[in-house]
Amino acid sequence: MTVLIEIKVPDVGNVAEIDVVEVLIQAGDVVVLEQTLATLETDKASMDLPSSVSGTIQQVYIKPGDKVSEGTLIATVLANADQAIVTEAPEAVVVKVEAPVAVKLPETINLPAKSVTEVAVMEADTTLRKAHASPSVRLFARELGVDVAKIKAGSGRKARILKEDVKKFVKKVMAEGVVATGAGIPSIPAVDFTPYGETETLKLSKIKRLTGQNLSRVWLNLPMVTYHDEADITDLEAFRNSLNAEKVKGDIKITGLMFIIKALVAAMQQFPSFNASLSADGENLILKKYFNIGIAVDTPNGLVVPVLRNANTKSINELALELAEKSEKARLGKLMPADMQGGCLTISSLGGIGGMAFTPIVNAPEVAILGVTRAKMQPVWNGKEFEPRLMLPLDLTYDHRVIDGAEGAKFMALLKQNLSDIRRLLL
Ligand code: CAO
Repeated sequence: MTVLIEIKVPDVGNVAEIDVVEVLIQAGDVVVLEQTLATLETDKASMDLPSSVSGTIQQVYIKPGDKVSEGTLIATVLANADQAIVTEAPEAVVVKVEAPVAVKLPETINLPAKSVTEVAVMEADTTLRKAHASPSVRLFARELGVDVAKIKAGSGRKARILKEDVKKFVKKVMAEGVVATGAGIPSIPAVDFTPYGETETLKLSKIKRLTGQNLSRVWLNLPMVTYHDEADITDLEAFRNSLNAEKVKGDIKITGLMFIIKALVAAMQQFPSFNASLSADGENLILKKYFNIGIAVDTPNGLVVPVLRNANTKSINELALELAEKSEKARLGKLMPADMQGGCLTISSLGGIGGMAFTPIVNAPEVAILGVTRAKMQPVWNGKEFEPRLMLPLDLTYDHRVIDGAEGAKFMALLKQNLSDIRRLLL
């Protein structure tokens, strides 16, 4: 047998006017025991009104904005008779039940232990207390992992945060997550180092700060792969030494880097996807018909990347002269923005310093970067015997959205061939 149960506002401690903030049910809804039916609020407290029975809502008597007081009828619920306390004649089947309340604030009110809503309230941290939201909304937010304090203003009365606001907040964060990848990653907490010893704080240079921001952005946005290999530059080195031997005082010396630029451009001409950028929406590949090579230059203020424009049209001597001028300007802090714009692919050479291998970060929107470390004499098997050969380590990092592994390996193979036998650059 079913019975009709009246759910009324219970005694909340001598409060004459209680505001109805939110009504979470409508006629026909199936509710379960302790499900929140409405949120009420007094000057001092916010409370959820849970259902005391399971059943179907027959009628709802309140709406948001109403003022209610103890005994006001909230709703009627059709429930199985065994759930209800029958207080009137069996014919009428009207049952009067007062709903228990989960009261939050003031904190002196004792909360019964078993209600889920109440547990959520008891666990609430200080940020939750500051937020203007009912316990049920807070519980809902907690279930979704949302910190209600982060929801700026709710759409309810007096900027109260409603369930809808939590949903909208989640949608917004999800949408932002797709566009700005990496948003919301936990930051590294500040640490007080003073207990461990003396420290000194130095302001980062503007270049370092900007480079840091850019590198972090690239790191978070690009799926990068670094491919390592080495090129035999024994013959190239002999040729370079003979060229330098011809130089007179005041001439710019030729370093291996100039040949690397030339070999790289030749490989880019055969693999156009290395001389490209992804469109911002990730839908198209923009192929470049010019060959501008950026060179990472170490300066006292940080790393800068002057660009050698139209490197395909310039001789080894012209490139050497231009790099000498631009790296000097870079170290004196005199590079103009135009000197650093328009690059197609960057070389980061640590060769003069040392190293065996490293994983340079792509200078996006470029799609690849070539790392170079110190060349070393090594025994190389020529089929009959080990031969001393000068081997140059190369590290190619590429944006895997644009370049796949096989293409990366083929590009490197061609680059190695070009460096091992620079006559190929004439072809
Ligand atoms: N293997 C062995 N020797 C090398 C070499 C290599 N791969 N690369 C350069 N060298 C030698 C040069 O031949 C030169 O030798 P000599 O003095 O006997 O002629 C010496 O090392 C110094 O070369 P260099 O660094 O002055 O000249 P470069 O053309 O090779 O490089 C530049 C120019 C501007 C790239 C370099 O000066 C520079 O700033 N490098 C640092 C780049 C950097 O910090 N990159 C950042 C990495 S993190 O992304």
